[in-house]
Amino acid sequence: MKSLKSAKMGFFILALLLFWLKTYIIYLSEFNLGVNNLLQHFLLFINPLSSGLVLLGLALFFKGNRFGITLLIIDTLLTLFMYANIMFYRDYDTFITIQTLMQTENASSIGKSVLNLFEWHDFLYTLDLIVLGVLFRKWKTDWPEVHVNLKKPFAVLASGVIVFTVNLGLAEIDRPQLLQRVFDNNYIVKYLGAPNFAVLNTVQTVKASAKRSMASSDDIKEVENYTNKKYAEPNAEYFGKATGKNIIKIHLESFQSFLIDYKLHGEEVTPFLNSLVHDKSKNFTYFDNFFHQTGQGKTADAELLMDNSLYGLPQGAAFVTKDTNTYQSLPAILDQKQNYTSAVFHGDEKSFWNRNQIYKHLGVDEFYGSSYYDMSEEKVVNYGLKDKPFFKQSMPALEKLEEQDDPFYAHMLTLTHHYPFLLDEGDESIAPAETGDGTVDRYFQTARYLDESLEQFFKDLKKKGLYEHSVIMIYGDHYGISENHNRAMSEILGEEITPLKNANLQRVPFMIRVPGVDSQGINHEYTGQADVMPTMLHLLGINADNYIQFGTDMFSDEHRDFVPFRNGNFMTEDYSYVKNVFYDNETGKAIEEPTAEMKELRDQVHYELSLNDEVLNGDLLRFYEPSNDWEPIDPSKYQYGESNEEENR
Ligand code: GP9
Ligand code: MN
Repeated sequence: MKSLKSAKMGFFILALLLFWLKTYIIYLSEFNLGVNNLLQHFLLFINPLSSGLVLLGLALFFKGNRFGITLLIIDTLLTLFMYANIMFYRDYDTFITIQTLMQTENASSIGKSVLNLFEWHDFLYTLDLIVLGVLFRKWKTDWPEVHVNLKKPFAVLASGVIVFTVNLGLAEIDRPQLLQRVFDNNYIVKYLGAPNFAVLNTVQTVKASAKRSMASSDDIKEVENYTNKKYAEPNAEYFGKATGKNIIKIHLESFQSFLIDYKLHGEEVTPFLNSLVHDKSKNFTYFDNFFHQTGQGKTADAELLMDNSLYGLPQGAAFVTKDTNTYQSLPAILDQKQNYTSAVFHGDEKSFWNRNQIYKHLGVDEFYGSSYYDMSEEKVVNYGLKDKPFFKQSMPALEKLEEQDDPFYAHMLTLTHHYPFLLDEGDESIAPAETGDGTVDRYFQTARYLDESLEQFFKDLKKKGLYEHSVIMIYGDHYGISENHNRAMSEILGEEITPLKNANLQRVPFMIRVPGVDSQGINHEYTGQADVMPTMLHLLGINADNYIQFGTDMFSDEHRDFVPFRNGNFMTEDYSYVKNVFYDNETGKAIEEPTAEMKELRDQVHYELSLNDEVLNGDLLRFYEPSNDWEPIDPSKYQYGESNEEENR
């Protein structure tokens, strides 16, 4: 006790330990951070340490009395910061960000509800400050007024930085590229802590707002010229054939096209999907040269692409970093033109990929997340609800949508077939592959599970009369097996995974059924996710040329056979451009002397991607009016609370 009392260091360490303990208790009791493994729990436990060392450590630069006062002030500010987040989280299920603070409707509504949000136990969060205050009064005279030896404070700051680096390193083991991808605010807090999240959010916001404020209405003209030139006229055979029909869009998580028709141990892995592909009764058109175009935003990028015909960004997820932009999205257009109600279904936290924020800016009417579903332990695996209970439990809400007079646009996001591809024993119905690479081996088992869940969903849709009158669209969002698994994949496919082969493996399925329209069977056109929105608009009888879109109608005769990837690679029917090399698709060999036309297309692809980034970074759609009757999306009209879920359960 003597040393604790006499040394400044003792007071500092006590404050640090109390701050650490308090923050950890707050994490556990106030926030719903979805900790689902031991490493994540360990990170949650240690993450207050680095910010505590650095921020409280600043007080050590002061001598005598002023040391204690500064420490108490910093500790009080940290407590206020945590408490503000607690209050905000109670109302919004997310942490304070600069963006949410700037949305005035948030600020004013939290102002009104502060009293309701207060809970009796909140005063406990000031206990450590009281203890420190009392000790300060007793001990303050013991701290010498002598010159501060700077070695110690600097050593404390340095240890804070080291702890942070170790913390980040461990977090990246659990979620690679955590800082670049920034996919869920909850995750950043879980891994790195609330103060570090606030710093990261501030840096990002300042950078983004500088870019946005430099943009002007002239910038959108250049984009408009480009997309006008690229536009492909609708195919008269299909234009308007889906007008007013319900749309059910099914997202196949991490599903790559090589699974279609693939046989493992002599067995089809996805017999149900295969049966749709080869159905002779002209139900589905299957595009076998359809590619994902996502970047670091993965699922979020796929969603952005398919509903906006915009690519993601070269870094991070636009769903997170551009969540207050103006969008002219498919759900909003369908609502304004044909009174559609849009709904998204997903058995995971609503905050993942910042969906509960960005959806308001995309005009999504209803959002059913984990709070809607029965997520009992046996129904959950890996990230969230298993696909079979997911589809089952979504049916009542779909039926409610069907009962309305107006059509609906429902987006079903599956989840079980997600890295690291985990299944409970009873859910396995095919033996794993035997490459020795667990990820690849299990990939086939979760794909089979997804396939079975789809079959069950189709049965239910038919039983409830939803199938007949609905457009059904099925797509894969992005790869599930990364290049890290090339060895095992070469065993699976019986060939070397060259860079060209890897680019070819970025095919994901796309299939669509329009009731009353004969399908084309298998369509070999080279297409990508950015092409889906203009295709859908034309099927619904809405001219796509009014909108800024980088894709074009897949059924159009004018559709050009090239597919840009987010990383600047691209594929055409005859040749591909992968990691700065042109390849002949047929021979697989590098093209030593690419033609002028090839180089032109490469430049066009890069130009297209750069225009896309200008649209997102400059928030350029705020300067664009698609038509006279267009109403900009008003995010304040959308709330994804639990009351709506309750009603439709
Ligand atoms: C989580 C799910 C997965 O909600 O959408 O996202 P991913 O990791 O595939 O981008
Ligand atoms: Mn995904």
